Amino acid sequence: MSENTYQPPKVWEWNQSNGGAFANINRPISGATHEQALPVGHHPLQLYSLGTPNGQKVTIMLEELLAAGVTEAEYDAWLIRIGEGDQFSSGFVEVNPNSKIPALSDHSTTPPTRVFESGNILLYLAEKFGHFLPKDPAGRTETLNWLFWLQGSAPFLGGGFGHFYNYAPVKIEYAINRFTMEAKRQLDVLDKQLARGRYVAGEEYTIADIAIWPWYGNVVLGNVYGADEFLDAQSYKNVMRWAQDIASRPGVKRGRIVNRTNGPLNEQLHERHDASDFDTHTEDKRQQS
Ligand SMILES: N[C@@H](CCC(=O)N[C@@H](CS)C(=O)NCC(=O)O)C(=O)O
Repeated sequence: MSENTYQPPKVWEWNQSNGGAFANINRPISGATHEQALPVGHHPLQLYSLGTPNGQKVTIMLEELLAAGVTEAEYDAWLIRIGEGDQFSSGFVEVNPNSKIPALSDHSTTPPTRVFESGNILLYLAEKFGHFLPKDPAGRTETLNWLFWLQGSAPFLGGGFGHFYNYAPVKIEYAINRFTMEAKRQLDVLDKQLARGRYVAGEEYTIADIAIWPWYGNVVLGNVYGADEFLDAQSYKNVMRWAQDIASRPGVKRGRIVNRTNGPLNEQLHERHDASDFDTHTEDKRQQS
């Protein structure tokens, strides 16, 4: 292990030039940095997001609801470029005081209902439209067990493992070992659970799958961090089977490209205001016209 000479001072001070990824947007204080209202489109549901795993949870949910015939789930998805600080506009902070995507505003109520925290947005939409959350108490509880598991676990995978393996400006063996251990333990938990049924909470596709796939599904499929080989993803056979199964769903194929700003241009739909946008407004088409 490499030698470390850093000694924490008595009182921590904010050093804006620590140089790491996200250093330009991370601050030790909350609240708005500038006055800017959010745009509002024609549909009752207004989503302010970015196509990261947390953002994908909600766009997949909305596309799955639409695929299930819930026409009231039509939505406008606006792009929040977190690298440029859009999450610190006064309008965004009103919808989510925590300044993190995704954030939803439901204009079918007066006043509009704000919904933040991706897990809560999934629960809100599942209850509002009566889909992807079992009605029987046992099935509902098992689904929420895994939804809350994801919300508690993903920060170790993303903010811990993903950050130190992929983004940190220095490769710190201690940090990579610590978070790889935890990421692999979580994959093993999921693998054992998925040995018991087709989906995470049993034989029914639920918001637990919709929450977990963008993180653990994307990781084992090599879609994020390029860490599938490092984590020996193939050894989690049930997770792999489930990840491929979910990836083939039409709602997932659509939802995962909404608000996405990386990857192939035909898999980036920066804003979504109508179902036809998938045919006409992906970045490959927009840049041609
Ligand atoms: N617990 C939150 C986490 C959301 C989150 O971490 N969002 C990230 C992008 S994936 C973000 O907005 N980061 C911007 C920032 O930290 O300023 C949720 O599940 O909604």
